[in-house]
This record gives sequence, structure tokens and C-alpha cells, in this order.
Amino acid sequence: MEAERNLTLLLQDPGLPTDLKHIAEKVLHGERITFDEGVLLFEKGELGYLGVLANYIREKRHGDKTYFNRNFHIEPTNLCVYDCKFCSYSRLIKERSEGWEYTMEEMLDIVKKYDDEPVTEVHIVGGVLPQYDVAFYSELFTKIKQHRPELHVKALTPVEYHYIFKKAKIDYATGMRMMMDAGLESIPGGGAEIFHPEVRDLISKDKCTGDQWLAIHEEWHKIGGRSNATMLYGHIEKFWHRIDHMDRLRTLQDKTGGFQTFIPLKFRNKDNQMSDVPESTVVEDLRNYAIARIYLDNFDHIKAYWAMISRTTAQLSLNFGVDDIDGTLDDTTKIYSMAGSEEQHPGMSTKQLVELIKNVGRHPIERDTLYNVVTDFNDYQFPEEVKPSFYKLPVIN
Ligand code: V47
Ligand code: SF4
Repeated sequence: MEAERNLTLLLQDPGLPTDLKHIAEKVLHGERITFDEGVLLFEKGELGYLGVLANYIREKRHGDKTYFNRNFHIEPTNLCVYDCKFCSYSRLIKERSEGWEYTMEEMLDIVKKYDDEPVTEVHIVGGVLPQYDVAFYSELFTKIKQHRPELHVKALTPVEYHYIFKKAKIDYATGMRMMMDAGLESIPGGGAEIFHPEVRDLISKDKCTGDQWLAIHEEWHKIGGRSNATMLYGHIEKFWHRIDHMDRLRTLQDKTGGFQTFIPLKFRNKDNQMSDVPESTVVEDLRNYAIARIYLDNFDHIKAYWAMISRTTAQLSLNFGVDDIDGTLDDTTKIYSMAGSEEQHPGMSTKQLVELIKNVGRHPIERDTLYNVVTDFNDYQFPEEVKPSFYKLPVIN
């Protein structure tokens, strides 16, 4: 395998510093790196070096396979009782006229819009408001499953769960069991931000703490649920805060094995209270993916959220440890367009997503939420496209 040859060649480089060589040897032998080594990678690891290590791990686990799914989002509201400094939604609670608050019927209508589409997942996440409580979400999940039983419900984060369980005076274990009974099938990775209170207290003070976020995922894993984890990076945090964040995830994953995917989320600075904080560079984004792939040795998948980092960076990321590039989305999420992403109307057809992956020599696989293969698109022939009529030459007499 070429990735292995590259790693072996790297190890023969006489100019490679001893500490970085030691880490490269560990990666070659499948050994876990320590907290300090993780920080060292951020401080000293150049892009080329990190790419060789991360791609070796990626190809050992998945070869060229690159996963995506067909999903759509429901964002119940963009108003929120919290006031996270990085969030381009949160200001809007003062400007209620600019906000939306979907009713149960409106959300079910969104689901029904996809009745004839081959989507496998609905991803529900948005702001936190008192009317969206345990009873509301239980009924919503149940009604979605009644309407379309095979549609996977991936919904809400510990930010919402902590809030609604506290209001209902129930503990996390009882609450998560109620959600599962109502139809919840997995939890997306949001709300994690940076766990360490030194940063969390400055950027998202009032919502659930890092420990509470982890405790809710733990309860969910205990009853057999699967979930994702994110990290909002590239703002005021230091490199060691990122390793601390990943370390807490690695520790919980050792205990439960319930996480599927880690999704680094690049901080975007448009229209929020941290607009003066510069965004990270593409090089830093790729380094961050690579270090996540190296550090999180017990996570199966690393996902790039293309709607946030642009399609080109998503393609590049496939050489830096990433093996999943999220879903087709169909323009149903506003979180990133509001925060300044290049993708103002994020949506890609399956054909576009497949081409994006194939164009960089990878092997596209449509998966369901739990990574079962839905369609292997490597040799798939899409039906001939009907060319729009303007391709026809006008008849001029
Ligand atoms: O928790 C908010 C982040 C998250 C900004 O699990 C921002 O499959 C960058 O978690 N710049 C929600 N990020 C989205 C999320 C997610 C996305 C895609 C897939 C999955 C999954 C989960 O968005 C929030 C917060 O960390 N966010 N504002 C911003 N200005
Ligand atoms: Fe609310 Fe989530 Fe925005 Fe924080 S990030 S203000 S919890 S919508």
C-alpha cells in the first residue's frame, strides 16, 4: 500500500526530529499516542508529515472508501435561550421578527416533502426554546417514525437534552430512555464546542458543561445508542485545549464504544459576537483533521462537514485522515450560511457528491447513519442526463 510506503520513507528521513520520529513509529505499529505527543503534533507537525501519518491510518482502516449519506435537516427554530458568542443564531432572540419557530405540523410537512426522495436520515437540531420540551420532542419523533418508519431520526444534542430533562425534573438515564422509546435513533455531535471550562465559560457559558455533554452521551451509549462528537476549533482555544477535548472523548469511547464519528467544526466568524476573531487557515484545518485521525485511535470515522469548509477543502481533507463527507443536505441547514460559509445554499446532488469523491481518486459509498452500505458508487453508471433545451442550436432560416 502506497500510504505504508510513504510512512516507511518518512521514517528513513535523517532530518526528522527524534520526537516526531517516535510518534511516526507508534503510528506504524498501531500504538496510541499520549496527551503530550498530541500537543507536540500541533506545535511541531508540518502538514506533509501529518498527512503521511493520518493517511496511513485512514487507508489501513478504510482503504479509499469515502462515505456520505443522503439526509435532510430540520432546524426547529433559530431562536435560543442561550447566547453562545460564536453563534450566528443567538443574537436573533432580541430580533424575534427575524426568527422562525416551526410548529409540529410544519416540521412534519418538511418530512413529508421528502416522501418520494431516497433519503435515509433526518437530522434535527436548532436553538433551544421552552415550548420544545420532552413532550413535544417525544411526540415529534413518534410521528416521524409513524409516517416513515425506515427514516433514521438523528436528533438534538446534550444542550437540548440537559435543558428539557432539567425542566421535566428527570435524570439523564430516564430521559434518554424516553427519547429512545419515542423513536430517537442516534444523537448528532453538536453542542460539544470545547469542553475545557477555561474556554467553554468564555464562549458558551450557560448551556450544559463539558462533563454534562459527556454524561448524556454515556447514558445514551449505555442503552445501546450511537452518537457523534464534534469540536468547534480555531477561535480562542489553545492547542492543548483541543487535545484535552479529544482526550475526554477518547476516554469515554474506551468505556462505551458508542461514538461513530468525530467531526471537527471550523469556527466561522460572520455575524456573531466573535467576528473579530480571525478564522483558521486551510493548512490549519487540514492539520487539525490529521491530528484528530491520529489521536482518536478508537473512533472509526473522521468526518469533514463540506457545507462549512467548502468543497475543495473537503476533497483535500480525504488525504488528511477524513473518510466521510457528510450528506447531500439539499439546502436544509442554515447554521453555516449564517455564520459565513462559502456555501450559501448548501446542497449537492448524489451525482455531484460522487464526482467530488471520485475526482480525487477515492471510492464513494453511500451509507446509512450506522455506516451500513446503501450503494457502492464506484462503478455505478448514472442514467444519461437530459440536456437542457438551450444546448440545441436554434434553427435560423
Ligand atoms: O454545536 C455554531 C457549531 C454545531 C458556528 O453529528 C458553528 O453528523 C462554526 O453539530 N462556526 C451544530 N461552527 C452542527 C453539528 C453537526 C453538523 C454536521 C453534522 C453533525 C453530525 C453535527 O455547529 C454547534 C456548534 O458547535 N456552530 N456556530 C460557527 N459560527
Ligand atoms: Fe443556542 Fe446552539 Fe446557538 Fe448556543 S450554539 S446560542 S445553544 S443555537
